[in-house]
Amino acid sequence: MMKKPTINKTLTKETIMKKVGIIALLLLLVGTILGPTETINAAGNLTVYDNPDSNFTYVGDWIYANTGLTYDAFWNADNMYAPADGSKVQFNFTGTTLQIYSQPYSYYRSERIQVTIDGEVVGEYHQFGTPRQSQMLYQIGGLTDREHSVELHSIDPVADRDFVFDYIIIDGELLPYQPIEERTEMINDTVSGTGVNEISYSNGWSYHGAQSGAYQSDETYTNSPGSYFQVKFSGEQIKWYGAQNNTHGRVAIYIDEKYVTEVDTYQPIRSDQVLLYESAILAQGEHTLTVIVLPFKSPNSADRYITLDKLEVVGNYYQ
Ligand SMILES: [Ca+2]
Ligand SMILES: [Ca+2]
Repeated sequence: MMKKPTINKTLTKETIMKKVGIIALLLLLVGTILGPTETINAAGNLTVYDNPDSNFTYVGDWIYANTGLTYDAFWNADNMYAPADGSKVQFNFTGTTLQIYSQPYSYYRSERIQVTIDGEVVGEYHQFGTPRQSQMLYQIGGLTDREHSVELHSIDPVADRDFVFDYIIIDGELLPYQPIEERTEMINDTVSGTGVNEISYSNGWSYHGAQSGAYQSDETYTNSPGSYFQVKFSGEQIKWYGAQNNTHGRVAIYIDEKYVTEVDTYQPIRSDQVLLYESAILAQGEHTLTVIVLPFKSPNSADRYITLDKLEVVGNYYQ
């Protein structure tokens, strides 16, 4: 147990930290008597979801334990546990941040739990340690603000170890598990048309079918200011690849017919398959990219050439 601070002590950094510690402990105790889903910060955007929530899918031989003991310091005094070898917890959530809380211990705990988000292994955590109180064992932030699918997979093969799951904190909503995967579609410059993931060229473009270094050894190019290409795409992000060279010019970029930025494709030495522009992460769905050749160019450039080698459309889909 934590000692009471003495009354006459001056407020040193140490005593302030002790007070903070006591407040944190009180909050933890309050937490054990709150409901399973509680908003926990003043901004109202971090929420606890506790182990009994029906949106958690438990794969393996899981057992529900209600200790009833504050000593164990699980959120709501309960947890789920299963053999460490192969057991999984699965769920979806919306938002950008995920924190995983459970009780570490000096033995009997899985030392390898893999975290997969949207079909990609993003990290691993263990449950070995002290004190014997639920604490944050893993966190990831900065995710795209949309729905994600999560799988926590214990891969510790040692017998008598458990995967113990208490609660998560997220900045969005917990949802039923449905695997999401990110897919990238390549669109070569030859895929022309006005349909989804097809390229619509204005007048002024020419095809060059023997460009070494280019994707599929070809590219489509122009040096006419005002020429443009437009692509209607379905996904959440688009990337434009082409060449840079000492004769290359500038473009204006529009997403959904709104101006975004200019890109200068001049470089003293030629390079192919250069990522010339990538959009921000957009809402998953249909969008348009428009690239218009500008009359203005770098003073170092000998001309206004612009090339389209390929586009990549990144999207997220239920499997
Ligand atoms: Ca709990
Ligand atoms: Ca190409």
